[in-house]
Amino acid sequence: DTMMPAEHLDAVIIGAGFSGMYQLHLLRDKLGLDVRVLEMGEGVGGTWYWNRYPGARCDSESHSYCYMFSKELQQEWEWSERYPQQPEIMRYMNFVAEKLDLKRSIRFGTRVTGARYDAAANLWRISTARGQSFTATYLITAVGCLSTANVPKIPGLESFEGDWYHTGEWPHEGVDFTGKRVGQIGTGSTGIQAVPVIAAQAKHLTVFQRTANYSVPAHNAPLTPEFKQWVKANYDHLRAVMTSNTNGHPFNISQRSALDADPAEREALFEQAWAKGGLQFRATFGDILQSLEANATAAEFIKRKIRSIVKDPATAELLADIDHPYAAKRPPIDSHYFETFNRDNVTLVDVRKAPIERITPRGIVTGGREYEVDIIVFATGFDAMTGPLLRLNIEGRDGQPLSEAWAAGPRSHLGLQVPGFPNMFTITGPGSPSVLCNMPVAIEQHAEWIADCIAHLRAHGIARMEATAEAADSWVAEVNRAAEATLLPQASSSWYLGANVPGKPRVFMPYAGGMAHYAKICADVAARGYEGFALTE
Ligand code: NA7
Repeated sequence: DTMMPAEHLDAVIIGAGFSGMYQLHLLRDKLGLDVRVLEMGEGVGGTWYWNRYPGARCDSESHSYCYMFSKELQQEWEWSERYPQQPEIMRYMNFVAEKLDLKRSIRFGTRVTGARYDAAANLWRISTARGQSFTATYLITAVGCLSTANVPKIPGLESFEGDWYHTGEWPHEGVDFTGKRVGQIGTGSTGIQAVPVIAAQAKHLTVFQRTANYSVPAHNAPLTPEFKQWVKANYDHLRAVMTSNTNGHPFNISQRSALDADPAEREALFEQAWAKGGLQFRATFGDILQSLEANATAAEFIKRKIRSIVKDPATAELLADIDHPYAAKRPPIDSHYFETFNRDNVTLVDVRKAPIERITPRGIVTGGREYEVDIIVFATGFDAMTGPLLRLNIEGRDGQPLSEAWAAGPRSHLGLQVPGFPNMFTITGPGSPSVLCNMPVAIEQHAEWIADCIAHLRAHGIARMEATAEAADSWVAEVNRAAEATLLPQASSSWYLGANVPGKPRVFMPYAGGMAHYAKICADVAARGYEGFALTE
């Protein structure tokens, strides 16, 4: 906008979720830079600001789903339940923003519509939907991985006379399901959380399942005063565990092979893990994600559980007819998901054999039958990892759009920088291990690495930093190698592969080599003078 002069900043950060908030704190308060965060929402929270669907809750345990860099934050904040519910996460984010005085540097209600690298001036030109423009030496994307809603293009949706919602763009005032016939499409982590809550309120809930899914009970409960006290006294230990393992959770994956245990012992260990609940289930044995044979022992255990919980045999068969190895797709955890299918007001419809054909003014048509509904809930996931970045309309050197640079799939060095996009950093970008890991652990590592890197550039008078094409090629190869060493690529419809969005390149996006190993690689790269990055004075 030529009417308004651009405001110049050392750094512009896009997004005020976990990553943008911490990056702001580091750059502004530790490095003393002039920084602005541009945030689309009217408050902090990022992904959690938008994901307000019924039952929205984090699958990481609350004492691990928070910042660890500040003893003060840890000692002052208290979680109420084993897994934090969306409103409690929002309270936490606001607590942190107040404590660190972050909001004065955040522009809310400000959607970035373009960011262009100006090579002559060696800076980024950023524009917003409000017509503001900014220039910045460093551009840092903190836009999350699961923040671009994927609403499938089903013919007739525009003709639907009821209301429809995507879980990731849920109305802030909530949705009242009382007396309504509800159709829910999607049975991923989100759908599995939503089903029991919607079923408890709606007149009738019809769940449209394309891919049956494993789920393990969360066993959510209020935290006891003893546990809260133990956490506060043991944060250093917890932090040491979380930063030294593959997944950033406060538990380690067993080293033992599922095939070493005899069947009775294995069953007993799975029963124990099932009773404990949560993501720890997959930590029962070390090779669950490495060996199909080992995986089958866990998969069969869960399928037996499903059949024992669900009373109607046909429904049980449909729910247990799971086509991928356990945990090859992000494994959901639930609060009475399978039990909910025993309710009289819940119906399961298979849309695998007969996909949803169309939506009519009155409902959803599949298998030649119309299911009349008043409300449709799309729990259909996200254009994960690349979607939030591509919609920013970023142009790098020579005006190359990011969409073009990534036409064959995302390409970066360490998930942190893209060749052709100098002085731009992507927190939790594709190629980073973040989505296979307890998010805050990955975020703290990324944000700290980026802050250290920017401090280094400034201290050494380096004007421009850019990942080399060779380094990006070898990182993409490394990401592929790491994935191939696991069963993860065998879930052919997973969002890790981009397979849930029609037309999206099928590339395994997250780094599956483990969080601690990844952090070590990043630290080594920095120690070797930022190997794989071209540094220009
Ligand atoms: P997911 O895990 O991508 O799940 C989306 C679900 O929606 C999944 O069951 C899909 O079936 C289903 N889906 C998507 N499109 C359609 C159509 N057109 N017809 C029928 N069913 C469809 O998203 P979530 O929001 O549950 O979870 C995302 C992440 O958030 C999760 O991994 C956690 O990290 C938190 P499909 O499997 O593709 O056959």
